[in-house]
Amino acid sequence: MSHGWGYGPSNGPDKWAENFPNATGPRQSPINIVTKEAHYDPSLKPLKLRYDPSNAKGILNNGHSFQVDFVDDTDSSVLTGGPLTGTYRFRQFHFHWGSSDDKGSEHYVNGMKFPCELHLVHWNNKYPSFAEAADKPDGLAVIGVFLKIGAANPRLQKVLDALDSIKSKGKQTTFSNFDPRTLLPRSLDFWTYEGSLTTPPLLESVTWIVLREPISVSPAQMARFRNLLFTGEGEPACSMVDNFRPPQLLKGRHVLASFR
Ligand code: 1SD
Ligand code: ZN
Repeated sequence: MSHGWGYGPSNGPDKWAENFPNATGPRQSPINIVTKEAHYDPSLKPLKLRYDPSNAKGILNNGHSFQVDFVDDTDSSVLTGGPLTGTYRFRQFHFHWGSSDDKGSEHYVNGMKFPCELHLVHWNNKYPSFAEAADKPDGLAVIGVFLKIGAANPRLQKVLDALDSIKSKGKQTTFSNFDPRTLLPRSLDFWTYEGSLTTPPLLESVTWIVLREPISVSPAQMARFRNLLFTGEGEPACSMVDNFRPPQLLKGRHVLASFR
């Protein structure tokens, strides 16, 4: 892996273990969720999300995806409930997507892929910072939301309209007054399991909460994601597509469901 990790043949998921030994660890993500193997757990609580739209701060092309960052110095945007103990502060959301509509999600459901997957990243406020939480077994909670092709989703539009100004790696701009709750589907039914970051360093610190109900995205909206570049200004352009890791081994883990 000569020029850092990525999603290409020479630095993609198959090569990550060379530099990031966590890649072959016991609780790696994503996974294929086999719905008939998931156990309904009546002790799971409803998810509680409270986001303050004024915490939205900026949008950045990080060379692997783009992320919308939020101010996280107080408990004003938090996730509680579900499988979680304590309070998790919201930090950022980002997406993973394919070069065509038949792939792009990181998690699968019964072997089925979606064209795109949204991740909302939160960190446990029992730790002093995101950085300190990121390598603890109970440090992070990420909500995963599938996008499926359908009607244009007006709730995505503000995000998609910002992408033109962050086309290349390293570009960023302000992004304010946005409620990530508006991106979630009607039902908050979820599957949950203990996993990892899906990008290097693949830290095994994530309680995954994957929503059952997808949100919609139109083909034209998917095209806006694919207009981004992995590459920086002045480099030969390489489209930002197929920025997903394939499913990893379950290694004895159990997936719980919040619903029957
Ligand atoms: O890919 C993201 C990565 O960009 C970063 O946000 C990290 C958390 O700091 O999380 C991974 S992921 O596991 O949410 N895909
Ligand atoms: Zn992600």
